[in-house]
Amino acid sequence: MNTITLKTSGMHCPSCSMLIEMNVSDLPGVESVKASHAEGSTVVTYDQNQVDASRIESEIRAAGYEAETVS
Ligand SMILES: [Cu+2]
Repeated sequence: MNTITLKTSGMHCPSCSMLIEMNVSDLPGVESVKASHAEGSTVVTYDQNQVDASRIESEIRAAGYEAETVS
């Protein structure tokens, strides 16, 4: 398991963070997702054999937000 933090911009309310959590958690290999609109960040724990950071970033972008892995 690997955990990353993504700087996520464009979230303006709790529904935005909930949408990101729902979409990212649908990806195979994603164990947990915590998005915070207040902090503008998303923390994702995943199985690196099934999914990677760039796939997670593109899923967040597809939902209409900007995402960049920071750690
Ligand atoms: Cu919102």
